[in-house]
Amino acid sequence: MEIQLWRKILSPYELAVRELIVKFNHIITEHKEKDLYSPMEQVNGRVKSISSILEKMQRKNIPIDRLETELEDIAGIRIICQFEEDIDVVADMIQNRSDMEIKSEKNYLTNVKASGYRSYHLIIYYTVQTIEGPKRLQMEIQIRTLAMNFWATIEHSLQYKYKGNMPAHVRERLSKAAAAILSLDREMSSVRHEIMDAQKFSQIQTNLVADILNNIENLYKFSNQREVMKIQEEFFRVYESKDLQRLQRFHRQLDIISEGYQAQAVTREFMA
Ligand code: 0O2
Repeated sequence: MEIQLWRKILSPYELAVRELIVKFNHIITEHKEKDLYSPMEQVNGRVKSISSILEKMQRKNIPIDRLETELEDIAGIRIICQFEEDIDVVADMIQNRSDMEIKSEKNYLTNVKASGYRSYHLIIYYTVQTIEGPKRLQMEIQIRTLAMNFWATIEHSLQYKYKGNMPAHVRERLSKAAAAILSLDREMSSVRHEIMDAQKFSQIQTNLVADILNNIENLYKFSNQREVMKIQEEFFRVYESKDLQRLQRFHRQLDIISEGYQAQAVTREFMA
């Protein structure tokens, strides 16, 4: 096939990957803005390289005219979670969306691969709009923890290096590492609530500080500058105390002062 035709085939998949990265990242942002824990930690994606497509077509005996129906992972999205429990939450979120339809799932968490690979895969249908009209595509979404991703990334590189002939001692090491990753995920899950509380605390503080500074900046334009300097100094004192409740009180008081000056910062919800 000519290179231009590859571009024509792959272009809608490029668009789909970009769109889904934006959509999933927006979910992360929405959680953060609402001081909520996000079950998604990171999102990335890729369109399979032409050489990798050709290799898979050969290996699976897929003719070019059935490429788009039989190769389900031309476009791939990877969602990385902090904890194993988050994976189901993310899968449910995808299931409940109206812009994605689940075709099938592969659960390598309950059916761990012989290699030690663990991940949860969904094949979805997703429609992009092109100048030739809507195009319904298949895409693969891989959902896994940070630890699972660490293992899979290393193992993938070694698979590439050894091209199907991985020495037994390397395979054994990877198998041991997979067991360690499993135990790491379980350990992290056991302190999940403490970690989530700590992160929530930090997110609330981040949002409060952003709001307070926004308010101070607005006050600076509308009110007496000496007074604003005093407010800023008080803010530094409150911030240094590392007392969240004090910071919340300061935030409320500042809101009242700002309202007085009709200079209250536009709330983050309006800006979103
Ligand atoms: P890439 O480079 O990530 O695109 P298969 O026959 O196993 O190649 P299939 O039947 O399409 O693939 O589905 P499967 O098994 O769910 O694999 C799809 C993708 O999952 C793979 O894509 C990998 O990204 C990942 N994966 C599956 N098994 C393993 C594994 O043992 N180790 C690692 N590191 N990743 C795995 P590609 O096309 O193989 O590669």
